[in-house]
Amino acid sequence: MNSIPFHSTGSSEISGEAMKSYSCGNTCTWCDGCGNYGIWAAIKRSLVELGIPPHGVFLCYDVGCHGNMSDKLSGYRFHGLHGRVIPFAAGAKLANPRIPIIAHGGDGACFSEGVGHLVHAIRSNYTMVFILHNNANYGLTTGQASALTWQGQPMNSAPNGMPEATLPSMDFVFSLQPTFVARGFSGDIPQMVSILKAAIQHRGFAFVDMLQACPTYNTFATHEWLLERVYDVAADGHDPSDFVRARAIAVDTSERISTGILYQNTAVPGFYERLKSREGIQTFPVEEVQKYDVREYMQELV
Ligand SMILES: Cc1ncc(C[n+]2csc(CCOP(=O)(O)OP(=O)(O)O)c2C)c(N)n1
Repeated sequence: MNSIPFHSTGSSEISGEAMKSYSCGNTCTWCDGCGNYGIWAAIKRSLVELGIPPHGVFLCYDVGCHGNMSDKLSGYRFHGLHGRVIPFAAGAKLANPRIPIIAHGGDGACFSEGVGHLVHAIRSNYTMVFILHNNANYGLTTGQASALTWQGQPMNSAPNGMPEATLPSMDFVFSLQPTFVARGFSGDIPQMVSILKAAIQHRGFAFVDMLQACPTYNTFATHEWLLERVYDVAADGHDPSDFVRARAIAVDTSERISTGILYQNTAVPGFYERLKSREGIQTFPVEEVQKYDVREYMQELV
């Protein structure tokens, strides 16, 4: 039995015990000043504020510095490889649609090997939160240029400057008709909490671009650089149902960088809800699979 006080609360009265239940006790190995610390705190807090205990969430991670969160945050967890976190998380959600799923990926793996998975997750509208840990480089491989590194920027893997064009990630995401797009900043925990709570409650694929400081390898979009440019779209009176405006403010980062919930469409059902074969069925695949005795099949493997 879980005796920890888990219930939906206002942000001012969350239980310290509930927060602690998400801690694993493992030492953090991220660099000092890494944006992952703030994102880690915001995820814990958003889950606690929604009244979700560690046994009520599935956390999926990709390869990368952010992926090391898999042994620092309690919950059901999976640590995957090289941009493949989205299909794994989508499969888990289809098997058990009751449990919220938060999948994490870096800009390196997500916008290279994993980019095809991102495309199909958006068009399928799989219900899950996808947090893009966007530090504009491959942190784990010590400053390798990613598709989101600024063109011309000298990096450890491209000392003369990255020759390729930077992938216009937000324009790309909006071109796929997403149902939820938000942008957070690792230096603003309260805003990340409000974004994540809305993303967890969204029915469909919630793409959350977290601009993340990487003080060791990203010397261009630093914490201070971001801090000077970010603004909250809610305070600016932005209407998140306005697709055209949302796309415009997401893409134009020339002077200011919009953060908050940029776009949300609640009218499109998630993938599972559109499956004719599941209509009227009260059970979920995970329960149906439990009814099969697989011992006979296992004999073939021994
Ligand atoms: C071109 C390329 N493909 C695959 C890899 C394998 N690989 C090692 S670490 C990593 C991901 C790390 O970068 P990112 O996804 O941005 O996460 P971060 O470490 O910054 O959190 C990948 C894909 C690689 N280093 N380079």
